[in-house]
Amino acid sequence: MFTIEKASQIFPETLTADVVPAITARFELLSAEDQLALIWYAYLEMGKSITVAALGAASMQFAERTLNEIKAMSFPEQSQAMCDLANRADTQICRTYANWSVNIKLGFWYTLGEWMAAGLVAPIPEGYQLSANALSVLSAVKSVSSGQQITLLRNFVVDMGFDPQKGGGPRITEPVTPPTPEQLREKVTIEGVSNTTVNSYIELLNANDFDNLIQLFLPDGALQPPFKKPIVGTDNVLRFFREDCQNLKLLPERGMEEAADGGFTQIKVTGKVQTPWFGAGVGMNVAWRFLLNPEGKIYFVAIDLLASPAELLKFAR
Ligand code: ECH
Ligand code: GLY
Ligand code: GLY
Repeated sequence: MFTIEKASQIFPETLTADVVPAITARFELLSAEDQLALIWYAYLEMGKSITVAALGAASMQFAERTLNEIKAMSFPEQSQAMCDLANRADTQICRTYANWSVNIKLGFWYTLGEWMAAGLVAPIPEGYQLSANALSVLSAVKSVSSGQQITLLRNFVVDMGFDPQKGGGPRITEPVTPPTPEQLREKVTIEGVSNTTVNSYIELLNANDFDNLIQLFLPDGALQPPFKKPIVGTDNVLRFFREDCQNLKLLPERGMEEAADGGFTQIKVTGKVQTPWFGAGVGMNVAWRFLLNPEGKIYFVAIDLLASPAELLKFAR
């Protein structure tokens, strides 16, 4: 029968954006100063498209104490605090940071970026010279698609801070927004796929209706986010939905379904995803690879960031 390992290999011809982990690995080798400056230069070009609405969504109250602590510091102390985060040094701020959800981390840096631009927080030193390696990583970042760029930026931010025992410490997350009222929800249609589980998955996730969404999964089912290991079991998947999946917009376009071993069904859907941070400004090209049991429950779903738009149309066996 299927194991999660085996399930993760369905539709093996799907080409994912391997440039993302490759560039991330090169970024990790840079000095903290280079990392911060590189992000600053990259962000100057892309940050403009961050929608203001997203910041409300990130409820900055959770990072407020730390932000104010940093604002009260001298410029050299502020630069040190930011380098510590990039260096994953063992400081109180780095420990606090590690317990924040992804969106709180992003909102924290978004605020620091605003303050850097306003002269309230130490800027990247004028005329700072990136090392040759950093310049090469920066040009790699600039060369990829916008969906891949924001994925890189998010990776850089998520991996900062100091986590003493990975997964330890109380998680600090935003409150869960109430689901969209029934009458305001949108139905989706997917060319080539008519499967109630898949349609419900998309519609419930778009409606932030995580309690009903999780009912679509088998108790030992799994969800694999882009470039991550599968998250296994409904408790863990539900926690992920509540922490990291609010206000996403899934725009599936087309797909195919076919029989798999043991009466299971495998379904691949491609389309776009928008994050609340960038709204319609950035459409990420993704694939969903579903494996459903004979009763139509989700045993496995992977979300892949695609290598190129051409992948949206690729369903060859
Ligand atoms: C400044 C300089 C100093 C250092 C730093 C700075 C600030 C940087 C800032 C960066 C902000 C970056 C942001 C990035 C946001 C990225 C969001 C992404 C979202 C992707 C979501 C996807 C969802 C897919 C899913 C689907 C499912 O079906 C299931 C769930 C899930 C400049 C100060 C650091 C401010 C805001 C990439 C793909 C479709 C898997 C979630
Ligand atoms: N972590 C989900 C998002 O930012 O869109
Ligand atoms: N904007 C295309 C991508 O997600 O790679």
